[in-house]
Amino acid sequence: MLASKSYLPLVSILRNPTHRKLSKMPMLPHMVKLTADDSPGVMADDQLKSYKEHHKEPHVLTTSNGAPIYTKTASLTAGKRGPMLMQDVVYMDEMAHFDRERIPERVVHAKGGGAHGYFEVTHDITKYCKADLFSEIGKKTPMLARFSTVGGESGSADTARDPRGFALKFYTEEGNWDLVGNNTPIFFIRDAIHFPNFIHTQKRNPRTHLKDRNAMFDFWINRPEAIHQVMFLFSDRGTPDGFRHMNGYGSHTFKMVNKEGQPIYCKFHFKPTQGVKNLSAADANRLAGENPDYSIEDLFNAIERKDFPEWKMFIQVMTFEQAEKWEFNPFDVTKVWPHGDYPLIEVGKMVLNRNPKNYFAEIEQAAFAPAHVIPGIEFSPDKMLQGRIFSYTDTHFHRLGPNYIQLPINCPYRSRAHNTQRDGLMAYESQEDAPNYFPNSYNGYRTREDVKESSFGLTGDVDRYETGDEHNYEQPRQFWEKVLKEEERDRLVENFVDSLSGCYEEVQQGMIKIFTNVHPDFGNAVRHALCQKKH
Ligand code: HDD
Repeated sequence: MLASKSYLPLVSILRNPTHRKLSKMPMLPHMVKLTADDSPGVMADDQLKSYKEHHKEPHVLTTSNGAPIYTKTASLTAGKRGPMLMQDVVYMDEMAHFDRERIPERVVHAKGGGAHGYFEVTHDITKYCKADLFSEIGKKTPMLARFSTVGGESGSADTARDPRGFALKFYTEEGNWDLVGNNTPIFFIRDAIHFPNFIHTQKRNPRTHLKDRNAMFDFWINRPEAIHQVMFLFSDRGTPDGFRHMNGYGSHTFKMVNKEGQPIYCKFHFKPTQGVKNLSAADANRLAGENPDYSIEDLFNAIERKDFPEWKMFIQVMTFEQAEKWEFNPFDVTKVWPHGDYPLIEVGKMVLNRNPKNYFAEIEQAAFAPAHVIPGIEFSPDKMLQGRIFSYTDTHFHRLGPNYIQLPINCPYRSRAHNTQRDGLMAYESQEDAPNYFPNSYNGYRTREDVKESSFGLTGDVDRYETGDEHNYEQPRQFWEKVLKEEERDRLVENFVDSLSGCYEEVQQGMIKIFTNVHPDFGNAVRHALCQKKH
């Protein structure tokens, strides 16, 4: 019987070869479709009414073991005034589950929204990359996107001045590929060992439980490599207008490998067809109070009214020889690759056309990891990327459990996992009785020659290399001089001054020193405006 719409049967249906052969699978949850819902959309505010319209007959209420119940409006008591009875299994069932409804929120990127959609190849890049999803023009791959703010808790305002997470999961026929990026092409630090400390300065002061702007700027004073990203953050781009009007970036340098085994370094870019739009600082602040869920609502409603957001995907490529010669470290995530030297190459488009039916199951439990790569996409030596390869799966084990990847939203349903992993909390995947060890003599598994990772040479002494002082100011200077227009520079200064004016004198001075290193005009403008604010 394949008619169930619950999530649990999904994996077994897809993993059962007989069922996979069935061309018509009306029972599949919407998660695995490429197309939009054909039902008319429902604006967020009308969701309950719409449910009623489409469900003329309510279901009989049951316990979680499926038994119909008499009532859920009165607990079982001895006499009218109580006490309650231990045998009130209706109450127990309800309360015990409720007590466990929350899982740990993400330690960063806790607040976010997302949607399903597809990626379609529009241009051939097979000369660079053999990855399944890029194999032919017109090929569509189902995908999931989650957008987020970084520092705030899951109830915080969507319009905060903060980078936006841009996390993508591509369900390819050769496994799930996660590209876990931001709306900025760069990042604050270039060595992952700083990440927990950097994030602490974005979180609450452990004594006061308040956000601490002195801590935030103090970290940036002590790590001047942050200035490039800090300038992005305090520019107009620091408050995007919802999730639909911002760029996305893989941020790091990755490696692509083609069918011949030739590798090339690359970066990923996404540009919204609906255009880039940012909120003014005043509007962002106002919306934080009036509608803290502004971006989630905007994305949800746009998809429901079939105004599907779309991004074009581009890559930049750099050969190994170019990487050797480039004036900067090409694996430094605080740097961009100039588009003039490394032009954008169009690849395809990503379209988000379906809202999750259950936010918790499909977005909250979505687990993205830079470690989830597929043949044709490999890592560069970027030490930040290397640090992230460990952190994400580690955090998922903590947040969702050792079998997070068996959840329908995370499972590689188009390729199926065949491995020797078994058991652990909430395991239900049987792997069709296959042996739980390898190598074995019983047709358990075979390997594939053509998916061997590319080999590469390494030199260098094992050491702890400080990276605080590597070309911190050249690109920020270009950003100030060439990228920003005059009025954008003014707003950048204003945004810094608003934040810094409440800081200690030494913190203000420390930041002014950094701004001056970027450009004397920048340092002077902030110094002058801070002075004026004081008097
Ligand atoms: Fe991270 C979540 C993006 C540096 C450790 N990160 C997280 C998410 C995004 C990013 C989009 C949310 C994914 C989702 O929607 O579930 N992070 C980035 C980018 C970075 C970056 C673009 C730099 C270029 N992150 C970074 C470093 C580390 C982490 C250096 C640690 C070594 N990030 C995490 C994490 C999170 C995470 C602790 C928290 C929740 C989660 O993973 O699922 O593992």
